[in-house]
Amino acid sequence: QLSLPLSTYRTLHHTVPQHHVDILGSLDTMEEERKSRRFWFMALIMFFSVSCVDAVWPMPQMISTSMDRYTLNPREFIFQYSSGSSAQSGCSLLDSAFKRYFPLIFPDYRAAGPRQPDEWFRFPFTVVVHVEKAECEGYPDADSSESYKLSVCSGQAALRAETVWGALRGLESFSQLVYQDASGEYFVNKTEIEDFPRFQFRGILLDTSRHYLPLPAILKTLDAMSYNKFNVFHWHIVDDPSFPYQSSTFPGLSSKGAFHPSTHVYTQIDVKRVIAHARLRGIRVLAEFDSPGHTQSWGKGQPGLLTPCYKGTVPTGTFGPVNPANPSSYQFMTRLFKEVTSVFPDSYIHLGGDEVDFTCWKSNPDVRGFMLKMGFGTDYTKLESYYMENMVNITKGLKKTAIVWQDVFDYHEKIPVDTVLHIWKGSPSQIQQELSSITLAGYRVILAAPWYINHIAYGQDWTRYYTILPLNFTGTEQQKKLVIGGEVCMWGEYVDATNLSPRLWPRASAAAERLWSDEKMTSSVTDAFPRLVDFRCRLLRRGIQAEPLFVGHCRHEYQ
Ligand code: CP6
Repeated sequence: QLSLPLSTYRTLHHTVPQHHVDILGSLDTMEEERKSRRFWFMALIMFFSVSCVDAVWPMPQMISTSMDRYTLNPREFIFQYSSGSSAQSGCSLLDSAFKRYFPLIFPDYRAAGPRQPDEWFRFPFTVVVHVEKAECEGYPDADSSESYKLSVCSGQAALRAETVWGALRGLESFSQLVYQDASGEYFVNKTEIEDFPRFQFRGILLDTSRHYLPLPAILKTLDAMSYNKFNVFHWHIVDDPSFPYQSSTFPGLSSKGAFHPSTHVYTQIDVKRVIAHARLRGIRVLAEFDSPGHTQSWGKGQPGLLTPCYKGTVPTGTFGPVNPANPSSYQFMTRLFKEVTSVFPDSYIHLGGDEVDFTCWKSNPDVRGFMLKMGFGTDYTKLESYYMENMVNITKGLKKTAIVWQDVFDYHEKIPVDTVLHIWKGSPSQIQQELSSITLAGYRVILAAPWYINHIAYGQDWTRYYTILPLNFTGTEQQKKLVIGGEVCMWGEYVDATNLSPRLWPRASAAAERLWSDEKMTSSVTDAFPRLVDFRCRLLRRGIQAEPLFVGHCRHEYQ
């Protein structure tokens, strides 16, 4: 029996000369593209020779695949709970996952269709699932284990996980091990996988304020996220341009602040559908209600909330950030966040706190008076800090952990130490510096700045997202543990439902592997390329409009 560990194939890839790797990093001119054509041809050859071996994206922590392969017959294929599993039939989360994964494993199988010639051979196969702690009705949260072990042998795959969330990740990996030959027959190779995420927080931000994203676009993104083992949907739901969240406490916010009061809003039912859809895929929904800046749309439905701007002694009729000098601002925020934290079950809530422009605050006599009274002098960062401190205390009172953008740390270090800082800006060296100083102060941190997926460039820009080294900063082991993960941001100025999917996929998949997989096992873009090409075809096959990485074709293409 021939069992080749992955490392055998790695050495194969390493025969690619190093200078080709450099070309890959800077494919911006046509000239360089021509030079690299020979390399891509080589990469393609290698892809076809080992495609079944490196099949899982993102790369598992440990995978060993044999050349032994088994035929799968969809009519003889079942999922089952092991007798000792604490989750059993009736665990709605896994029962529905089994239903979902069947057509993902057998894409063109139709139960009612004519029998295939291979019917004679039968090939029964069972995926036996064992879960230690059943939490079928719960929600995934920050400390949920996602580890799993998968062992594929003749006639059976054994999937073991601590939690249902780990079982979901294992089902995804199993589904990616199954492939078809040219005649359409299904196969899986003898395989052993032991897997767990490198980072606990692997998010995607969607911005539904710059453009409204219809519910199907959000749900489809959640589907694609689960194929990539992303586990946090950061819903940047409101911002300056529009307020699409339909609040039950303050209905005016969306009736006046949304692009349209009924067609461009997320009702309470819509929000519940998103949360339920995400839960079934092991994805947390992290809601962001960004303030005190980025709140222009809030002002329409909540008069008195924003700061009136002045020119000299006269109000200009325009408004700035939330008025931090007015006690009623905090009363409003308390009521809004009371609602929001009961609607969104996750134990984290995102408070924003980024890009506060002080111009309007400076112009307003009431705010200036408040500054004097509080002894802030002319330091408006103190006022911003005062506001954010109040917001963090409001969320503390609601038993939630706050996440804030890095600005809040930059201006002010007196926030509770369980607050999570979210890095969104800076050059690579500034980001390293920020990581060092935030973790030195003992705060946990999420890295978003290197993965602005809304920024596009000609050529293979996925390699930029792939080659990020999140822990490449000066700090102790303890400091590095405080980097809880990363996030792909899709800021929405130029994105709506028409271009969301191809702009996200498969470029976000590059970040998915960086956040899930072992850094040493996934350090080469030349190794990753053929695997990502393969995975992108799988996404297409599953109905995700993912853009091409380079010249080529998929066996099954959607129009
Ligand atoms: N919207 C909000 C944005 C940005 C931020 N907050 C942003 C601005 C510039 C860049 C990236 C993001 N569009 N509400 C900052 C977190 Cl480069």
